[in-house]
Amino acid sequence: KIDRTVMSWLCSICCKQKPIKLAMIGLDRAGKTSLTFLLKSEIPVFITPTYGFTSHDIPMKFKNYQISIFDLGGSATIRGYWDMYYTEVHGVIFVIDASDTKRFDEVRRCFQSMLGHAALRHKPILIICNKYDLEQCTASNDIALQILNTPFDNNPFKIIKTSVFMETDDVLSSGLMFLLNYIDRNYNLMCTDVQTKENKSKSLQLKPKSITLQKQRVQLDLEQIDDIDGSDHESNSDEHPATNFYDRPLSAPLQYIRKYASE
Ligand SMILES: Nc1nc2c(ncn2[C@@H]2O[C@H](COP(=O)(O)OP(=O)(O)OP(=O)(O)O)[C@@H](O)[C@H]2O)c(=O)[nH]1
Ligand SMILES: [Mg+2]
Repeated sequence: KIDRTVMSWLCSICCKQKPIKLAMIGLDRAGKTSLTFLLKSEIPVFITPTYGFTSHDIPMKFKNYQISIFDLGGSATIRGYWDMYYTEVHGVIFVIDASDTKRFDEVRRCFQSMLGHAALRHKPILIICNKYDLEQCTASNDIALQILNTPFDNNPFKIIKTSVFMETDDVLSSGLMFLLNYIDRNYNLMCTDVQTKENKSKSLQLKPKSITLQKQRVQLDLEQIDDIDGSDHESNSDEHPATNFYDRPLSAPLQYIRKYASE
């Protein structure tokens, strides 16, 4: 009987899956949510802009880990909340719309501000140049020169190019494996770091931010009302014929952020 108890105790320790958390970030419309669905082996249909964040479990088997991705909204008002996640994630997936050259300056600013964040030091970054099916896309080595022209001394990184509409699943998987293998090799070191910072941020940083969330929500709603007359964010509604401004779940993701922030 003792043997069985000891065995089940050992099993509960050994079989417990360890979490690997990744943040998916990048400008709005870069394709983050679509790529997250591909990583879940689901076909992205009726994707709507992300207001706040959604958490996705990735059903792949990788050693004894449970992998999840925080898919964060990329619109300007939400970008200020990205750093709330930097402390607890083990790695970042940074998505760039390789066809949208007009926004490369904006991408560069976002990327550099992300790199400068102390909570991301030494964490691996997968850079995805997405929308490779589009004619006007820029080659990934040009993007590396134009956008990512920054010293990466503190972060191991890999750049890949993908398209949600072409066969790039292998490339996407190899990019994900780069992150996972690096995190696995450094897990103990990284987890101590993640947990220490997590506790610190819960007690110090999250409370003041959670107070401003309600204001942000109101601001977002006002913007969306303005958007009815034709915002650029909604201008691709032709691509989502079954969804429109009214049936999108507007408030849910930000409520999740509020809940998350107060935990
Ligand atoms: N042509 C092309 N379109 C894509 C690709 N990936 C995504 N899209 C389209 O780009 C639009 C935005 O995709 P999303 O996945 O919602 O982008 P997002 O980065 O999650 O945007 P936010 O949630 O607003 O931050 C959608 O219309 C997608 O169908 C791609 O590889 N090629
Ligand atoms: Mg999204």
